[in-house]
Amino acid sequence: MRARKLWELAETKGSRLIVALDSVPVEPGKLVEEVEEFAVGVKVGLPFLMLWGPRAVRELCEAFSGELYMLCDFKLADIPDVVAEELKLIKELGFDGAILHLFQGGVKAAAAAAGGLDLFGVAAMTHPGSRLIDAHFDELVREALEAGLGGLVVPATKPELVRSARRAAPGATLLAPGVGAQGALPGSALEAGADFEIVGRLITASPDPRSAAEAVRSAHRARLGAAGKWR
Ligand code: NUP
Repeated sequence: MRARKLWELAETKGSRLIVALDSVPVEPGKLVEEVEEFAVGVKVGLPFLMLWGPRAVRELCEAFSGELYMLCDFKLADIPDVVAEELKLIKELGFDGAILHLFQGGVKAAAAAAGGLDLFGVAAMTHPGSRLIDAHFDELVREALEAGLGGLVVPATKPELVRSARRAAPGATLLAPGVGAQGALPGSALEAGADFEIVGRLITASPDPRSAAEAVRSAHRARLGAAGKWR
């Protein structure tokens, strides 16, 4: 299933940038206002939830879901009944989509419980210590596709895996974190075949988040334009 709202916003805003909000030090609404023009969405992580609480998450979704795709990254990796409950609560908070781990299995059950949320399965991770997950990359991609997930999370720090995911899942929406603080250059994952780049600290820890977000979007446009892929 294609993440329709995400792709519609990508077209209308001309952006492939999803800003990751984790340990956001300043009032989150203010930060999101600064980057909103340049981003297609924001991804809310567990540190954000723990710092600011569910009410702030709900308020963020209410305030910005007209202009931004709201993606939840609460590290879903539990037994199917608990994942189903988590997905229901995530939907109630106002999110459009959620990142789901794949290694724990039960992916079909999660897909059946998505309740209209788009699900993006983690097929490999960005950090150097993720060799156990990465070793099962092909099987995890297959598991996600068989369960009908429309999207995958792939590591910008490992472009060969981005390319593999693109080959194995030509119609899937590929989200790539790992840009900036973790070392991948803005635009490099798009060039390798990802559809969107998830960028956190490069923007959120910058003294000027607005300019940082604008610079990432410019890099995206330059890379995609050079590849003749910018629509
Ligand atoms: O493999 C992954 N790597 C990763 O960094 C899967 C993720 N979900 N993430 C998330 O992407 C991570 O939790 C963080 O929210 C974001 C990257 O942030 P940054 O390194 O750009 O600050």
